[in-house]
Amino acid sequence: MTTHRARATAAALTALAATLATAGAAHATAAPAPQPRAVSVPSVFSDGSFETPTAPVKSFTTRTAGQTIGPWTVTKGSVDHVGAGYWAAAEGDQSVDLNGGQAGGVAQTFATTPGTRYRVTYSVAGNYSAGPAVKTGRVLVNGDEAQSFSFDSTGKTAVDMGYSTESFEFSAVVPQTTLTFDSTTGTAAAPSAYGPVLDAVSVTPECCDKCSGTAAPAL
Ligand SMILES: [Ca+2]
Repeated sequence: MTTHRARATAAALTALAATLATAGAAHATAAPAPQPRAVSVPSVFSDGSFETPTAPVKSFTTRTAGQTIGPWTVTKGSVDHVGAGYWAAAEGDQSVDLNGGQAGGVAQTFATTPGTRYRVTYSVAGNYSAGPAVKTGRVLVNGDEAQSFSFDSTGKTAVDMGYSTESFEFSAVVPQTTLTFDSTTGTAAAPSAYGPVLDAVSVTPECCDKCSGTAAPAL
C-alpha cells in the first residue's frame, strides 16, 4: 500500500509538474509584446555640416537674421552659406562664413535629456580673403557663453583652410537646448564680411548608460 500511495503521489506530482510547465510555457508565450513608445519625437540635432540646402557651387548664399539654413536659424546680422568648391569644407562640401556682410550667428534647438552631459565638437577656420586676420567668435548654450574661439587666417587658402577642431561639454538642464555659434569678428563701426568659417558641428551624449534610456532587467 505504501508503495502504491507513493506511486500515486509521484504520478500526481508528475502531472502537476507538467501542468506547471505548460502554464510556464504559455506564460512565456504570452510575454508582453513590445509596446510602441508613446513619446513625442522632439527634433534631434542634425546637419552640423551645413550640407542642406545645396548652396551655389563655387559661390555662396547670404542669409540674414531670421532666415534658415536647413535646421539652423540665423540669429543676427548675416552669414554666408558657402557652396562646394568655393573653399575646402572641413566635412562634406559646404560650410558657413559666420560673417555675411557683418558679424552673424547660427543657432539650432534640439532635444536633450536633463542631467546628461553632451560633447560639442566643431571645426573652425577663417575667411582669409580680407581682415581682420584673426577671426573670433563664441559658442552659446541656451544663451550663455560656453566657449570662445579664435582663428588666425594668415597664410590660409581655399585649398589649405587649416581647420581647427574645438570641443567642450555641457550638462543639459532642460529638454531642449539651443546651441549658437556667434561671430564677434568686426565691430558695428567697422563691420567685416570676412569671418570665422564653421563646419562639422556634432553633439554627442557623453554617457551611454544614461542615454540608453532603460536599464537591463534584473534576472
Ligand atoms: Ca560641411
